[in-house]
Amino acid sequence: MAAKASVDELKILNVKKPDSVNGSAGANGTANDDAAEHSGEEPDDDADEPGPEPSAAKKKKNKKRKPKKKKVPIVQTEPPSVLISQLFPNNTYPKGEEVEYKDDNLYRTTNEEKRHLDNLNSGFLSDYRQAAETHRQVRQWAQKHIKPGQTLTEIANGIEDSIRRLVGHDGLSEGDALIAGMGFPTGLNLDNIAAHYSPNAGCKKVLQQNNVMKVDIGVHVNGRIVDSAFTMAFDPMYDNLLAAVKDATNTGVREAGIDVRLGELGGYIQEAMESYECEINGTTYPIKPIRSLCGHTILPYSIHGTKSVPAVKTNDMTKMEEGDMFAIETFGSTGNGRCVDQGEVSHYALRRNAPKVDLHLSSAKLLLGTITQNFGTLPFCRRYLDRIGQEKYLLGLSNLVKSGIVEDYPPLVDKKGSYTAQFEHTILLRPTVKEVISRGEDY
Ligand SMILES: [Co+2]
Repeated sequence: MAAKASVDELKILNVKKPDSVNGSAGANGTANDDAAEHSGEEPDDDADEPGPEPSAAKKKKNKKRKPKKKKVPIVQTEPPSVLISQLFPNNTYPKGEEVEYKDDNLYRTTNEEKRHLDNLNSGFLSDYRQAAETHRQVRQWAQKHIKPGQTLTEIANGIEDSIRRLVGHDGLSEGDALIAGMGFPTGLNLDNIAAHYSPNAGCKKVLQQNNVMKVDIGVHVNGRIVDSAFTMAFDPMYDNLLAAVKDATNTGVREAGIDVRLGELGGYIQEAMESYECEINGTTYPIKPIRSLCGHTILPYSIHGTKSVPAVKTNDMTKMEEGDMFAIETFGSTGNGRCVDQGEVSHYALRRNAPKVDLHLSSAKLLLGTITQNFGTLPFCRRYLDRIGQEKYLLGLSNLVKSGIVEDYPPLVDKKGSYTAQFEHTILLRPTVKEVISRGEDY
């Protein structure tokens, strides 16, 4: 889910190009090394260790196998319905892609103190990894099954129902969606709509062969939100647009690290994105980064933290720090590279520091209770209110927005006739390594 650049950020946006280009365009997603390791029915704790001598290992394995009854491997269904905790028992969720820090921070990989710190964090890491594996399994099913002719409503429901099944929380009883489930509403953003569109009740939109659709999915487990997005197009005419944005996001992921300055990181992203152009219906367009949309830190139960990652070079000197969780997301466009609020709102969230306001409207008071109990500060959409049985809530909702208690997130749209694409990963700046938690074989 995209963070909007603040007015201050827009002021300091500086178009000046970086004087040196760091890195190449080739660092596309490496497959998750752990996927194969964990795909079997027998999680083996020793798999990661460099190793006891072969004979000892063998003995141990044999011993381990004997008492086990022949077990039918548990595999995921289509559509996904098997609990991720059943596929990976005892918190053996696959790790994301682990990347060593560079230069001055390379020592972290082996440093005792940093390894100790890293071990202390195992609890929340397993929540993150469970959310990430849920994300991968559901999105890969979605990539296979989403086809032109489907309505956006059926696509969104298919994704969201799958996520809720895989984490084992349907979110229908009070407080259940706070344990695990949707981290934010599924964004299904077509063409010049870059972000924050999700179908509301009655939406009749049907996916077309010539659409470019950004699919932005959030999964959370115990408030640990994995925020990751990809773009689908069915016409190869858009291939370069998608390649530009994938490259830009992977560049951001690659250059991110402890002590990296956010304004500089934006420069690397910009450089990668602007090295592409795309011919659409006979016209060649330069690919522009959308500068009004940013990556962001992620806090527990809060999708937008305090730091933001620009898509262009700025003079923001803020540093990435140990322990930060970042959503690295970039948007590319054949249009202006700037978005405006446009269209009917679907996304909302309770503000983290909501003012204490005396609400006079009783429907607003009641709705605030419902939102707090069901979503806390997690973003939600109108469909999520519908499915828990809320009716005629629009007046109350707009009252909460006007009171500054709830924030609305209108769709963000580039100029008419333009096309936009997005890729996004969640990364953890662990004390020892950078973990690209949402990395998969797909992107
Ligand atoms: Co995001």
